[in-house]
Amino acid sequence: MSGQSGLAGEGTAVATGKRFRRSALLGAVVATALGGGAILAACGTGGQGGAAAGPARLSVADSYIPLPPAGGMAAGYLTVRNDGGQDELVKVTSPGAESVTMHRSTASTMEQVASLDVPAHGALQFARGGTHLMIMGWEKAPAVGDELELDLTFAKSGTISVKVPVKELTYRPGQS
Ligand SMILES: [Cu+2]
Repeated sequence: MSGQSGLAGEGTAVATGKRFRRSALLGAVVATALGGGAILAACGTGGQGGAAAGPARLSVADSYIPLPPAGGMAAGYLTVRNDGGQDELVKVTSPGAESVTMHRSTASTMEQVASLDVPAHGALQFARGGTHLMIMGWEKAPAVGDELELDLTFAKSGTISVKVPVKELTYRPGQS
């Protein structure tokens, strides 16, 4: 119900804050009535959970694909900003490529991961030498200036589609 609107919804955080304040107040009243410290503790946990469990507010920025060597696999980078509650990137697909996988680089190698955390009021950042997308099986050999659609599926927020530009191999975000 709110999964879609969470992406674009303005004022969601305010609404959540009000709800939290009201429930915290209610919790305090109940705790006083029962004299239970345990309930106070539970209330505190619920408050934090409430903030983290609120709708994520995601946007994608700084996406790019360095031009891969002919026929080779490409890497993809982007930043998922989150002005709301925690979410998780669980799948990436593209209508223009057979396979898109999420990878994490370690000191000497890289490993595929099934999901990536999008922290509440934080960002999931893909960057050279770190977390990246591997894009294989391009329908059409990419050239600088092309755009590839990536469909990012999140556990709670549904799918966000972005058009990611193919850039020179040496491109860094912030350059034009
Ligand atoms: Cu990789």
